[in-house]
Amino acid sequence: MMILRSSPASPFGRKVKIAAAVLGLSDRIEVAGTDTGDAEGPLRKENPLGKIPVLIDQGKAIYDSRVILEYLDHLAGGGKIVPAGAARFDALVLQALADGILDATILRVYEVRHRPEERRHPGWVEYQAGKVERGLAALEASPPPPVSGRPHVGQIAVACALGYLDLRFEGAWRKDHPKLAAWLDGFAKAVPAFEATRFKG
Ligand SMILES: N[C@@H](CCC(=O)N[C@@H](CS)C(=O)NCC(=O)O)C(=O)O
Repeated sequence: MMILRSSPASPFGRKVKIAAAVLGLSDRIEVAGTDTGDAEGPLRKENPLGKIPVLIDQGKAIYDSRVILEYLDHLAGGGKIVPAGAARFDALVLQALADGILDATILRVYEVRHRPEERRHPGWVEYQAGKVERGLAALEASPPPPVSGRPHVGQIAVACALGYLDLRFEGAWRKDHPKLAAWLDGFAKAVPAFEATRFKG
C-alpha cells in the first residue's frame, strides 16, 4: 500500500487523487491527513520543503505533485496521463501554467492566513493576483482540449486550479471566463473523480 500525505482542501493533493482514480490506482493508495504546520510529524523528514502532497511507496518519498503524477503514470504502464511524443510538452506546459496559477493563489491565501493585517503588502498581493489573471486570460483565449475519456496531467491540473479558485474566491473567475467555465463543466462530467474529491469542509 502506498501512502499519500495530503489534506482534504489541498489542490495539489487533489491532482494526485484524480490521477490515481483515472489510472485505476486509488485502491493502492491510503490517504494520510497531514498538517503542514506540524514540525514533529513525518512530513518534514520525508520532504524537507514541508509541503504536501508526498507519496510514500516502499519507504521512498516522492514529491512534488508533478513528479507523483509522472510516477503514477509509470506504475500504470506509461503514456496514460503523461502523453508520449510531441503532445507531452503541450500537456506539461499546461500543467506548469495551472500549477503556477495555484502557487500564486496559495500565496494570496497564505498572506491572509499567516500575516497580521498591518504587515500585509497590497502591492505584493496584486503582483500574485496578476499572475492568476494573466493565466486565466491565456486559458480563456485558448482553452485546454475538451476531455474525452482519460484526462492528461495538464487538464487535471487546470481543473484543480479552477476548483481551488471556486473554493477560496467563490467562483469569481467564472463571470469573465465563460469558455473556461464550460470547459470545467465538461471535465467534471467526463471525470467523476473531480466531484468525488471536492472539498466540502
Ligand atoms: N509544487 C508543489 C506545491 C505544493 C504546495 O504548495 N502545497 C501546499 C498545500 S496545497 C503546502 O504544502 N503548503 C505548505 C507550505 O508551503 O509550507 C506541488 O506541486 O506539489
